[in-house]
Amino acid sequence: MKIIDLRSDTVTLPTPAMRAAIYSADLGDDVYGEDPSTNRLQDMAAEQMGKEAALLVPSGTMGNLTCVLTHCRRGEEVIVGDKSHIFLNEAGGVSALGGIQVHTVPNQPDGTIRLEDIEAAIRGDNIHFPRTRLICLENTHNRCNGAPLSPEYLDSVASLAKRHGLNLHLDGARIFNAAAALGVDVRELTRGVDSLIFCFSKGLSAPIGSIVCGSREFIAEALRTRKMLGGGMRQTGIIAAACTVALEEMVERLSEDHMYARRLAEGIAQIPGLSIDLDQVKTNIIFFDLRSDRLAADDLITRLSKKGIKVSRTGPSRFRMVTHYGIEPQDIDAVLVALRETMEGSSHENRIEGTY
Ligand code: TLP
Repeated sequence: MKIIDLRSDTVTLPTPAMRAAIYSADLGDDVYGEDPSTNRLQDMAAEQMGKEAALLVPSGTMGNLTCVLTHCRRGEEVIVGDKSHIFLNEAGGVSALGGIQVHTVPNQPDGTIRLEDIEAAIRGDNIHFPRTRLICLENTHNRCNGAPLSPEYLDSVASLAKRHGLNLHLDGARIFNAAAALGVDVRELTRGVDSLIFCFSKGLSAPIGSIVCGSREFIAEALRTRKMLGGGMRQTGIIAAACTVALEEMVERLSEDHMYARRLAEGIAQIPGLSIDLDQVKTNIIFFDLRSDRLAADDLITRLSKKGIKVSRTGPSRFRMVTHYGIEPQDIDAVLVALRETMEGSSHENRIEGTY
């Protein structure tokens, strides 16, 4: 039985070209700045993002942490969305390790934060208050239906930040998905930010690796923060080699994942007992809800997994599916058949039970 794993795009395995590149990578000690494969990747990534410099990190979480700790001192404040990955899914690292206070403001369903909400969260000059130092945005926005944030919106937050003397960080774990969905060059999404991260180990299918991009000065500081966090690694060329293939060969195909996510969502919309907002489906992440009192959320997961299908549960009756490299059209069809059988089976069982 083929396992169809839609829990995340992080489950993607390296391509044959990545495995070959890892095997033959030129290596050196990256803490001395002497790993040629890593240096090449960092230059490529900085160039693609329109920034002066870049720094390889093991994970998106360490990338965000490195950036926030580089921008802020202890006791300062960072404004983040209440559905952001930094707030929800990074183990409170910026507070626990950086002593930085997180000021949450509501994320809208499209992943944006209203400008007036950001503005209202910025602290005035008062000895009682922490100093606001940084604003963070996320693109695509994972929890907000994988929504892509537009260049116009990003620019408006960048000018707000500038007006208040604040820095702007972008968690661009899936920045290339945003660019593909919007049909824009990725630099249109990065031009106003002071720092950003993106991940190689999600839709781009590399086994490990994320990267921080920013000004030369910022990256020089971030290098020290990364070392402090234990992220100074040695022969990182084995990681960078696969990431380079990801950047060169895996970006173009992301819109396929978006197409399959849409096909999946449209199928789910036809299944009684499941509900999905098709207007929100824009990239490779979809959320749907179970609206049936005949089947428990846990049972849906169990029954699907017996059919070889893995999905994530993100709320009492909410589920997430993420399409990615390795998911083919026939897998989408198989998932839809399995979902329909599961939902129909549950109503049938209940009808029978109800007659006794
Ligand atoms: N997201 C993972 C889980 O942690 C939820 C996933 O399966 O989607 N920023 C964003 C927007 C992310 O979605 C993630 C990972 C990260 C940062 C962290 O990346 P890693 O897992 O490399 O630390």
